[in-house]
Amino acid sequence: MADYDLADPLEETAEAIATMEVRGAATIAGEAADALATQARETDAADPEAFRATMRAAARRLRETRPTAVSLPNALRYVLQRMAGDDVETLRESVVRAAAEFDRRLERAQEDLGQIGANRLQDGDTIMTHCHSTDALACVEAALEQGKEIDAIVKETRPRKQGHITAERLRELGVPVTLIVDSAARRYLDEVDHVLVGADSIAADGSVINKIGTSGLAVNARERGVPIMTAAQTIKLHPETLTGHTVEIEMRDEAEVIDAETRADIGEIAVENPAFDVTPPRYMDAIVTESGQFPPESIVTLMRELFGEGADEPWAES
Ligand code: RI2
Repeated sequence: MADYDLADPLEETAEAIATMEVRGAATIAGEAADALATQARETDAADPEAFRATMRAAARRLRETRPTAVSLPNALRYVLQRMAGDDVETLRESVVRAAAEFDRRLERAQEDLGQIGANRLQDGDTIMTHCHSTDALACVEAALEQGKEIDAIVKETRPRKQGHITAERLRELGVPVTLIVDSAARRYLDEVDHVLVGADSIAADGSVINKIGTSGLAVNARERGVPIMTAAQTIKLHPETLTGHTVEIEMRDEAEVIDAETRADIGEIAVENPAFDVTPPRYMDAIVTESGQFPPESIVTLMRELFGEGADEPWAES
C-alpha cells in the first residue's frame, strides 16, 4: 500500500475519535469532515492524482477509528463525492467547501429534528435518557424553548459514564436531573413519560444501533408501557444495510470495564466490552429525524430516497 503523508491535525483527529475524546455520532461526523478540509489545505500534493489519493487515504485513516457510527463514513462520503476539479487548487477548494456545507447541514438537521422531537414531549413530562446524545438533547432544548417544563432521570451509562455529560448539559438548560445507575432503570420507569435516546446507526429494517444497554431499556420500557423514541438525524441511516450488510458492533478495551489489579484479584476471567447493541424495531416507538417522525419499520423508504439502493466507497484505493 502506498504511504501517504497525512497532516498532523488529521492524525490528531483520528486519535481523538479512537480514544473517544471526541465522541457522539454527530460530533464525530463534523470533526471528520473538518479534518478532511484541514488535510486538503495542508497537503503539498503536486498534481491532481496525488491530491485525490491523499484525500482517499485521509478518509481511510478516519474511517478505521470506530466501526459502528455510520455518521462517520457518511460524512467522508459527503465530502469526497464533492471533490472535483482538474487542478490541485480547484480540488482543494471543493473539499473545503463541501466540509463547510456538511457542517451547516449537520447543525440545521439537528435543529429541525429537535423541533419535531419536542412535539412529542408535553409540559410536565419526565424523560429517561441513556448515554449522551446531542440529537436527543436537541429535542429537550426545543421543548424548553416551547415553554414546556421537563424533568429528567439520567442513566449513568457504564462503562464510560456518558450519562454524566447528559446530566451536566441538562443542568445547564435548567432541567431538574436525577442520576441513577443503569440497573435502577426499571424501578424508575413508572415515573417516566418518555424514554429518549440517540443512535449511532439505523438499519434498513428499522433496528436502532445505540450505546450498549439501549435494547434492555427498550424492552423494559415496552413492558412498562413507556414510549421510547430515538432522535437520529439522517446521517445515522446506514446505507449498506439496504443491501443486506449488518452493522459491526465495536468491541472496546477491557480496561474500560475493570482495572488490571481488580481483575488479577478476581482470578482467571474473560472480560468483554461491546460499546453498542441493537434494538429491534418492535421495541422502538418512533425514529425522529430532520425529515419527520417515522415508525421504525418505514424508515427504509426514507433510506431509499436518500441513498438509492446502496452506497459507494469513494475512499477506496484505486
Ligand atoms: P449524537 C454515542 O456513542 C451514543 O451511543 C449516542 O447515543 C450516539 O453516539 C449519538 O450521539 P459514543 O460515541 O450524534 O459515546 O446524538 O460511543 O450526539
